Amino acid sequence: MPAKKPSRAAGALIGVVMGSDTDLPVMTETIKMLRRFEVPFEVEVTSAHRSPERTHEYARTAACRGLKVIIVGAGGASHLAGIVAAETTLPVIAVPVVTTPLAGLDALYSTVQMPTGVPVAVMAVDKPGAANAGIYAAEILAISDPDLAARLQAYKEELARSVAEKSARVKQQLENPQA
Ligand code: RP5
Repeated sequence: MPAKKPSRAAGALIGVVMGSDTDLPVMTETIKMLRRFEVPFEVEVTSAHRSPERTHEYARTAACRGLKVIIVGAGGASHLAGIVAAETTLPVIAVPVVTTPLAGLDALYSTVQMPTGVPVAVMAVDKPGAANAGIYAAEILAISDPDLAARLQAYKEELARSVAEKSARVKQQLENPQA
């Protein structure tokens, strides 16, 4: 039976691609951010090594399907983001996923040192990087979307408030060590 072609999500602006379904627990952090900022996205599993044709098809058709940014999560010998970037002029953001005993360093190194001419924006390893990939993609779209920029600004203010609350909690704990 021929392999299923990548599916099309109408209205999606961001493509979230992962090398395997085992990357989903990490890439869920990206999805949470995109949902939070109300950015329409589509999700695809495709592998640079196990399904090269599917990967090429996805990358080649991404821009004409209306995507603006592609986020790629993969682990191990992680060539997926680079392969996608080779086939599109859309910005590609990579998330190195921890899946092997090398704990993400393998995926980081496979992704970060791209040759001149084929850039990939590489985030931090694993869940923090996945969350930041969603924010970063939203920031790219927000350049031409003031409502989205306002949602991002509100998020920054929330972050700052949470730090002030943490500071207050730490001071309280130190003042009342028994409480
Ligand atoms: C990579 O290999 C995937 O992105 C995943 O992180 C890793 C392991 O894949 P599975 O063997 O769990 O499918 O290509």
